[in-house]
Amino acid sequence: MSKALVPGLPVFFYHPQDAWVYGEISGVGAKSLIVMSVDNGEEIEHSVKEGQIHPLTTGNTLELLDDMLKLPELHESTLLHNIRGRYAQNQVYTYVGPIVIAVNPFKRLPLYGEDIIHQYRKRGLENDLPPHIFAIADASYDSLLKNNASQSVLISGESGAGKTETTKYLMKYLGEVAGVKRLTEGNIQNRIMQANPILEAFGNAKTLRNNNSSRFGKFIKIQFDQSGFLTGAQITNYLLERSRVSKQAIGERNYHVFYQLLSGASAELREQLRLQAADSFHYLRQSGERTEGNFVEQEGTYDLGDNDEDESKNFRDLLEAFSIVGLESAEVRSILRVVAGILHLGNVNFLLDETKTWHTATVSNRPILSLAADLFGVDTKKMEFNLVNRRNMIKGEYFVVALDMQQSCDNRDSEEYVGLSKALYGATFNWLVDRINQSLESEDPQLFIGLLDIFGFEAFKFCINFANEKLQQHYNRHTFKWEQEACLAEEIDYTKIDFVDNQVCLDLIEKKPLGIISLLDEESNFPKATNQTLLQKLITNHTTHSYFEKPKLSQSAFVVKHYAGGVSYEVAGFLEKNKDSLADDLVDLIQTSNVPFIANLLSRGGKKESKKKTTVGSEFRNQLDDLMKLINSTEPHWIRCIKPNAAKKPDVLTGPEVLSQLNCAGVLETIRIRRSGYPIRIPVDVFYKRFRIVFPKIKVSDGKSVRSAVAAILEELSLDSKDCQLGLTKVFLRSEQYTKLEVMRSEKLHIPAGTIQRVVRGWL
Ligand code: AOV
Ligand code: MG
Repeated sequence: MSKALVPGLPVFFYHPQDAWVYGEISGVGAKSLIVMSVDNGEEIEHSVKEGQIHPLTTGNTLELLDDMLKLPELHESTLLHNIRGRYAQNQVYTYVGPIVIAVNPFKRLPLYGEDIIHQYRKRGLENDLPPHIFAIADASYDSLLKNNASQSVLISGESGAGKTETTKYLMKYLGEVAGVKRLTEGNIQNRIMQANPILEAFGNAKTLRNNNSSRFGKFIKIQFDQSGFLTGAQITNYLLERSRVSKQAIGERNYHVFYQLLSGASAELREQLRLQAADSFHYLRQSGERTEGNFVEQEGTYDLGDNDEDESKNFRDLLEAFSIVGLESAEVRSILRVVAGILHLGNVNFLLDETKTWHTATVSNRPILSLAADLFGVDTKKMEFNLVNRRNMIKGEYFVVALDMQQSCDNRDSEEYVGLSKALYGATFNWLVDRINQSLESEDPQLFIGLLDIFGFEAFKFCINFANEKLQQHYNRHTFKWEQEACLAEEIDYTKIDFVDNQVCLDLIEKKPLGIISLLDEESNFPKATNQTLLQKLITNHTTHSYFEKPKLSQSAFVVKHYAGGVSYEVAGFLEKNKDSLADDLVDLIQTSNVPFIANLLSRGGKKESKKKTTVGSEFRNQLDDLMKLINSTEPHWIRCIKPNAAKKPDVLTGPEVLSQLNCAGVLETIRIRRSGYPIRIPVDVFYKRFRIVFPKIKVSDGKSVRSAVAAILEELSLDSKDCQLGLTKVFLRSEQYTKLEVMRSEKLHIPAGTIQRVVRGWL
């Protein structure tokens, strides 16, 4: 047992259910310690191993702080204690320096009204107001004006942590404080806000983790002119989860828009689109989740509702949003035709054609097919032909190949391939984003505040984790810079701080020509490749890479050691998911539509023309490159959203889950960076008061400053500068040196180390 662990010492100890909990050592055994904690007024005894104990550092009181960087020692335990204590008092926002940690309250708090917006205006981050996301919005708006520089707010967190709600509150704040220059632009603020119900109707769905889960990532630039007036907005979207259109997990739903349309359509529209009850559509009934209205919008948030009326209201709101954003009624009609057509297409079935000798498929329910074809504005016969046949070009000549059941289903939809319904839905979503962008276009797009609402889900897990790894690098570099600045301000030498960059891990993923994405693309373009040949290639090329591992027990996976921990990727489905192309025949078919909107839907970006088809992986890498260039050109701000419990309940915080999110959010990485330097920073006067007893000869006497007395103490200790440095106002120490000092002090006093500690308070 360490000498410093004595009865009476206040500690945090690791508890499997609650993670770090506060207690006091009450007994010391040979192999473990007895720690007492108090829960609801009741004393509880725990037996704890030494490695699971973290003593409180000098001056670390149990007081809750607005900014955790002010804790003399930043450690998981002190962080969690602070967050937990604040959460219990409905203080859901806490700073770690300039970063905001936002814990989802899962209940309405009176934090977002106009009165609050105005309280935070022009106050920036240096204020006496409670921490708030509005302070970040305000600081970024102020920097935009002061420095004439664009800003970005990077909002991260797992599914259901509150990213999208946070993004909307930031938009509301910026819209409210920025104002517009001319009255004609008066409704730009409203138009920007109204993009949300559209994006959410088409891009959000109920999942097990979040009733209103965004199934795409987005970066919204809110644009301003040089005087700070709001001029427009632009949205970039990433990786919509298209597979949800045809298949959802048990207990989850399809995209909101389908239910909204079925509940809210007028009698006339129902007739035009041949709508029926939701449970008659295959795409809506397989998950077993209720298909009638399930959500009602309250203050811009989807909460559980329980009837059709709610969904009808959401549909009316969607139509209103379309109209405010400026969609023409013909455009709206066309969009709804596609949405309804997709539902009918999902009901099209195939059977084996008995007249053919080969396993050829044919459509088994032509009347349904013809409903879908009519809505898409294409010829029914042609559509049937293209679903069950494929034209192949061999040596410059076309051959028609009849497809089997599986291939025909792939053409309609299937788990791995794009298929017609997913392609049409994805294209409609992209079209909507383009159309919203047109409507919100700014004449003066120079300055912007970009809001990144990054994915909290794992559609193509590999891509999402790649994105997070990339953002983490950006964040680490900044944290390191702050550490350097903190050292500079105290005039201490910062070359002693180690910095591990995750560039090597990123190279493994993205570097050409042998990174994982490049190898994936190579295999995707090679006709005979399989997921197994892909895996072999990855192993051959990277087996010695320090961030790559071949799992011992699996023959079908590889491991990448991400910053948040190793992740095992099963290669099954990799090649299929990477292909982004719909069969050419189906693209051609849709281009024959007599509805101009639909005819143009699949020709975006002239993709069809290019010989080498783009892949999901490399397109995402390019998008991410663009995003990082953009973010790197801005001054960044961070909001880390935390989901306090998996049950989506208010007033419950589960320690281990929160800690693991702090890890993924890179907050623990901040601590690691800090700990790699000098994790403990004690103001010179506190240091002097506490440790002068160890060196009674050193005194603050005539004309001598406390700092020089402290310098003399440090001299006595003859510490290496890697272990300890004296700044202008603080002593910078490594944990081991600090513990040694505490032991020396308690030996001098002949009292347990913790007893006096509790008296030293309130000096922060
Ligand atoms: P997400 O965007 O991070 O998840 P959301 O922003 O959709 O999470 O939040 C999930 C739910 O939590 C919301 O629907 C609200 O009910 C509740 N919530 C979030 N923030 C607040 C808040 N500030 N006040 C009250 N309730 C809140 V995902 O898109 O699934 O990754 O994929
Ligand atoms: Mg979201």
